[in-house]
Amino acid sequence: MMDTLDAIPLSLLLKPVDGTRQPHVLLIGPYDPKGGEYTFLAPPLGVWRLAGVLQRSGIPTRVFDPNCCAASPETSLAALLRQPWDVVGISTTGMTLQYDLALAHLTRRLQPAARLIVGGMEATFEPEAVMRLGPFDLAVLGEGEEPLLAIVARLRASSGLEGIPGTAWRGPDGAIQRAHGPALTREGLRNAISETPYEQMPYEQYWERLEASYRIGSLPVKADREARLSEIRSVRLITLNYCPMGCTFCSSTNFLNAAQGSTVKISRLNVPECLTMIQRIVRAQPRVRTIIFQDDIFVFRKDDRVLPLCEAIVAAKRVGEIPPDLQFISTNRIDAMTPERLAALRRAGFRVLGFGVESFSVEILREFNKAQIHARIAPVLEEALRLGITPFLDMILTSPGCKLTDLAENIRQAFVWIVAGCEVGMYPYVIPFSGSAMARDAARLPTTVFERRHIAGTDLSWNQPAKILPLDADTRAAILRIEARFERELLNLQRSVSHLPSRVRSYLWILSAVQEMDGPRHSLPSQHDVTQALRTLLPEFEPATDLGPLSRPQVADGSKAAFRPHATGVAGLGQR
Ligand code: B12
Ligand code: SF4
Repeated sequence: MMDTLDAIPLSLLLKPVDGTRQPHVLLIGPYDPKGGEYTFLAPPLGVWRLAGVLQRSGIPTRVFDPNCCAASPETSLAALLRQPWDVVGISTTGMTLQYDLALAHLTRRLQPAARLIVGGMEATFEPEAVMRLGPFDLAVLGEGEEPLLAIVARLRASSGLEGIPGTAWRGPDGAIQRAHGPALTREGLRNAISETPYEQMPYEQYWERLEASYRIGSLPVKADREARLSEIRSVRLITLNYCPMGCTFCSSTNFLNAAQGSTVKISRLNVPECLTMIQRIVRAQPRVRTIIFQDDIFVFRKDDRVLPLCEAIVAAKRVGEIPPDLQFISTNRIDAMTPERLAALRRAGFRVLGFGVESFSVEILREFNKAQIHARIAPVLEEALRLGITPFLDMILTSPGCKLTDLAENIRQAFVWIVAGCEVGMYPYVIPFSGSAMARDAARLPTTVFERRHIAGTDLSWNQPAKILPLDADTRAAILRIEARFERELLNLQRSVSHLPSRVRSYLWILSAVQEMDGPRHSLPSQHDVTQALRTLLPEFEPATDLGPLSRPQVADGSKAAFRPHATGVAGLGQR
């Protein structure tokens, strides 16, 4: 694979190729003002990949990352907008949408003449709603590389932007029209990945911020400091276009299909291409300690890449082509793991493997279209732990159709596996992300909760579906009480502890559950056991029992006032 950006100095890339002025492009990543609290923040890979491709074509392109700027995002963006831009592109996700839209409106106010383009998850699944709420000229559906190049070509030719494949636009009657566009070919994907300008991406700034918030310098034990640094100094690499497994709560499984209007072929980098990217990342970000393969699914059940890739990494480390202590993390399907693959991954330096386990209840898994993983969970976790790999499990504690027994099964098993050495990230219920099968159903469910979103700097608001609660009244009441207690426990702890690792949060969820459910009836661990487990991490920990009685949860009795009926079609993005 050609190492494109290394070969061409950036100053040359930014020069017009044929003497005519190239359109100047500014790309804005999704804005998450709460970032860092719940997730590991990282530079927005999507817009950086687009910037690499545009720069490679000689188009002056800059990325504005609202999650990483010296002043407030609004002030920093306003400063950038003092120079004229021909195209400003805004990236969107469901959870960041109201903030993304606020930046779009600010941009429109400060640069009325710029072409304002919206892209990313929310623009792809809900172009009508996004274009109604934002001042956009065009929405890009799916991967942005080809549509953006076409937009720039049209601007150069002074022609209109209507009808570009992979976009949606407002027709003369105001209705949104769309033209599906094909997903990138394997070669297109490979080139786009290889053109990602890792050397320009401000990883160092993200790391410094995280190191400060984790107070790394004040950790007394060197081993702890080293472990945290490996966690923080990570760079993300995506080598796959999408995962076709079709879990019902997942939006990304439908992303490219929605943009293309038909089923997209799977494409991913091969072993030598992966190796080249690893080397590039190490050259671009020499202080990197961990590379996170952020593919939606890193190993398929039938997979001819994982074993040769692990061998190639081991060989490259041996001859010094990549640092011998470089570590890896990947996100995986648990039913794709075998003892042989786990051992190979361990040898190559994979120290954490993420598994979308979601639930230990086979009934919930069936609802998630994931029942086939159930029998594989325990054997794979046991083997991974035996090999010294930390499994990181993502869990959704309830589903729309679940019962108290399913919730209890999740709490029981989560406790067992955390004590055994797993990390667990827990979400209390399904969030109906646009584009997922469950978001379509959410429109009809009486237990979908909507939240009012307001776009700062405008008088625009709308109701966005925020959670799907269990249909069963007892389970719904239980998860809401658990959530309320968890939030109060968290608040209590955050007063004294600067950073709470996922393990502490998971124990807090479990503690909240055992306090709010009938423990003996469901064979839950005792409050004493969970408190003791928490004290191994936070010796001073005391449950927040002095916080008084919990207020009655909003929808515990299924009262109509709490559930806003959904009246505006798919995913409820309709403006009210
Ligand atoms: C890695 C990842 C993260 C990482 C890093 C994110 C980052 N800053 O890069 C972390 C852990 C920090 C993270 C956090 C969050 N994430 Co996240 N994340 C992902 C993941 C797994 C990969 C994203 C990625 O890099 N994709 C690869 C790039 C190349 O693709 P892309 O971003 O989609 O961009 C392409 C197109 O969308 C398009 N495009 C994108 N933007 C634009 C803009 C323009 C103008 C144009 C023309 C085109 C365009 O072109 C790009 C190149 O082809 C996705 C799942 C997925 N498969 O996408 C979830 C995902 C995007 N995250 C999601 C969410 C909800 C979040 C959070 C809001 C969660 C939270 N509450 O904290 C935060 C938001 C933080 C933030 N500031 O962005 C959801 C979004 C759901 C939805 N339908 O909107 C996803 C889909 C996962 C899921 N299904 O639940 N995330
Ligand atoms: S396996 Fe993961 S990425 Fe694939 S469809 Fe399911 S949740 Fe989505």
